Amino acid sequence: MTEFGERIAEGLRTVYEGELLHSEQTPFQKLEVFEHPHFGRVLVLDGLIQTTQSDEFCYHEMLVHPALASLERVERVLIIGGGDGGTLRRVLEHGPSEVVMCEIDERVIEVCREYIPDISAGALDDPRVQLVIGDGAEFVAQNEDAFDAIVIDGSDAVGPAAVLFSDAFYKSSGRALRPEGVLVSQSGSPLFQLDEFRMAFGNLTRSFDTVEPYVSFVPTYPGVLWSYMTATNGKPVSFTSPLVVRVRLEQRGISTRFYNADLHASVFSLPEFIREICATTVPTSVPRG
Ligand code: SPD
Repeated sequence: MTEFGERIAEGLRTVYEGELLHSEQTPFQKLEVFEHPHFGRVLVLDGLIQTTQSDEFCYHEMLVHPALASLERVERVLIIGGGDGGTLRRVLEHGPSEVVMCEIDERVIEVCREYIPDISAGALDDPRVQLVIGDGAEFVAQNEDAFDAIVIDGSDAVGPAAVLFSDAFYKSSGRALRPEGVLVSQSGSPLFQLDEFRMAFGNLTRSFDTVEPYVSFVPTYPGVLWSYMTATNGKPVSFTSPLVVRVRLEQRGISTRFYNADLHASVFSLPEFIREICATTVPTSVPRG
């Protein structure tokens, strides 16, 4: 057994024990896959847990479904990051005609295909999918009025993913979206990654008319309570009623293990301390790392 885990805060570390199945240094990051007795296969990038076989649904469903269920029709979607394919799989469930997935590190896709194929469940080979290996921020900047949804599935705001929290990136994402389009991003732990949360909220607020944070649970992420943000220049995502969400999920043939129509309405009702963070966030444009 090998120990792995994350340093979460001063005096706080998570420690897992598992078998190391794969380890390499890619041009962008250290990439490891472990086999854990409870969580199954675990993808770790630069020492940060990205996803596990047993709780990936908690994260991927809650990243994708609220935003996409708010759209009457989903035609073209852009995913930034998401090399394991779990986000892609949930996006495809909404019936888009085309999905572009822009992942900077090709090795993440290749290693996940080999070691954790059940997370993507064939999505990476779907004919509607165009895989682009490259810098997500550069790719977004080359597109205008092109997507109904942009889903940002990056790592923490350090290393190659730091730019995905920047003012410039959100501004070009706004231009790449169609007028009724929606952006959604993971935005870190509201308990342990306050800088990250504030940076996402502040910078999104500078670029979009409506920014709605929401929280849910991911057992293997620091603090378990995890945040996401939707941003639109049209109707807020939370305005879609549970009834409409229920009908859309049925029409699209989507079955879930975490997300449901009632959660859609409730996740946007934030705990008081998160409302307070939002109310006191000054827009900023400086990413770490
Ligand atoms: N602390 C790690 C946050 C990672 C968020 N993205 C994970 C990618 C899984 N598809």
